[in-house]
Amino acid sequence: MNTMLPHSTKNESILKVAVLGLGSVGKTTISKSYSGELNDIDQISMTKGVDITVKRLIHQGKTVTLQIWDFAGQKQFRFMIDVFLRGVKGVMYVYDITDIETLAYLHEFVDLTRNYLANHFYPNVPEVLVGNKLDLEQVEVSIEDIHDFMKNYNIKKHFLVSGLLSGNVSEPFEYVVDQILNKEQNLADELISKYPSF
Ligand SMILES: Nc1nc2c(ncn2[C@@H]2O[C@H](COP(=O)(O)OP(=O)(O)O)[C@@H](O)[C@H]2O)c(=O)[nH]1
Ligand SMILES: [Mg+2]
Repeated sequence: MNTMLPHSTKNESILKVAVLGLGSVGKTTISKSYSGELNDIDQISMTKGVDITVKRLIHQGKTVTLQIWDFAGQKQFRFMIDVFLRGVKGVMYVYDITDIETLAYLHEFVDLTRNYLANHFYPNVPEVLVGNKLDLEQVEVSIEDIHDFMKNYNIKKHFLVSGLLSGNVSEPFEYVVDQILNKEQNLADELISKYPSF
């Protein structure tokens, strides 16, 4: 596996975003749908380990190459979490709105991720919560469940999407990119104000 850290230049940002959640919530479908690779849905088999999807976009006038790392939910792959999270700039936690267990279980991924980020000194990595399968009718997750989760984990933003119908899939990714670029700009401004002659 290629574990090289993404590099960015002044005009182009290469941003690694991690997508986490239990198996079958639709992580791969959302990622491929956003990148435009969801041509043949039958081709998506259960992700083994990690799937990497690349999407290029222009955001805030900057060329962004988004590397979307989609982590298999299965327990036997948890040992890969370090490689998976190395160099990550944004995180997306995904659950399935038709299966309350997928939200109930998400805390494990939040804990794993935040432990890694804290232990490796990654400050204020933008996070977003995504409920997938909006096209289905047998919804099990209530607004209260979502609010409770966001409150407990201090997650500020939530989106409902359908990876299968491609409805709204770009919104959570664009939100994360926006947050990352704002954070980088703020850091740059702070440096310039501290070291004006730099
Ligand atoms: N109805 C519906 N099914 C979905 C949606 N997203 C994914 N699926 C289906 O859910 C299953 C698991 O999706 P997948 O992307 O492999 O999940 P992953 O294990 O989280 O990567 C597949 O059969 C998908 O077709 C969605 O938005 N709506
Ligand atoms: Mg997958």
